[in-house]
Amino acid sequence: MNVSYAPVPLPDYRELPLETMRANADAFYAELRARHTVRDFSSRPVPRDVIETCILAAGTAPNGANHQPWHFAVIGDPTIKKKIRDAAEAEERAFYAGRAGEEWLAALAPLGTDENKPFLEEAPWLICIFGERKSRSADGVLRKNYYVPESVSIATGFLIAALHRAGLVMLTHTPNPMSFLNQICGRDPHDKPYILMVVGYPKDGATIPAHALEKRPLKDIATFL
Ligand code: IYR
Repeated sequence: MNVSYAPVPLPDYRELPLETMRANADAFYAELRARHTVRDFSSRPVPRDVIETCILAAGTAPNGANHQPWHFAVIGDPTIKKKIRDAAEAEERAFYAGRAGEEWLAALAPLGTDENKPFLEEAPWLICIFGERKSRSADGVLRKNYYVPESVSIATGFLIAALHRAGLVMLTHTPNPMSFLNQICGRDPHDKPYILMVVGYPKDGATIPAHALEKRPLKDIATFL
């Protein structure tokens, strides 16, 4: 069935006085600046409902044709986490033993990463984010999706901001090639796993690489024409 254009008045928008606009922009920047990617996770549990709400926030992201071409497979089961860790570490061993190449390994040196991924078992939740090349409309018709990588990336950004706002920490992990995740998560082979997100509380004494605190200044990341 074809759906035709049905305009509704813009809901929810409220214009802010300029002062409030500046204050809110400043506050949001300060909040995002205080997010740090973590690799040392506590095993303390995080309630499932918080994860559900953060995924709902991710699902509001702008995307191709509003097909919402994403799927979040959320893993809390220790047996499945172990399977994922074993498969991920097998890929990472190959990566660090040479597949990466010298230039890539040199770029990673300041991050201190290696093939050991204990956080895949220690963190309370893993969220595997899939892009769906095809998916069904509300009335069950299988359709091609558009701008899948862009849509999934934007939704992932929303998810990261939501988790941070909720007081959780995360890691965007990419143990490529990741097709083992289709099998473990029971997803269609055509779906593409983009990110394996690790979510929880930081371990006591967690550290981050000093390198991660270096952010490029505005003049380097933006031009105004
Ligand atoms: N996936 C590997 C390697 C890795 C690659 C990049 I680019 C990073 O920013 C961090 C790690 C790993 O997780 O160790």
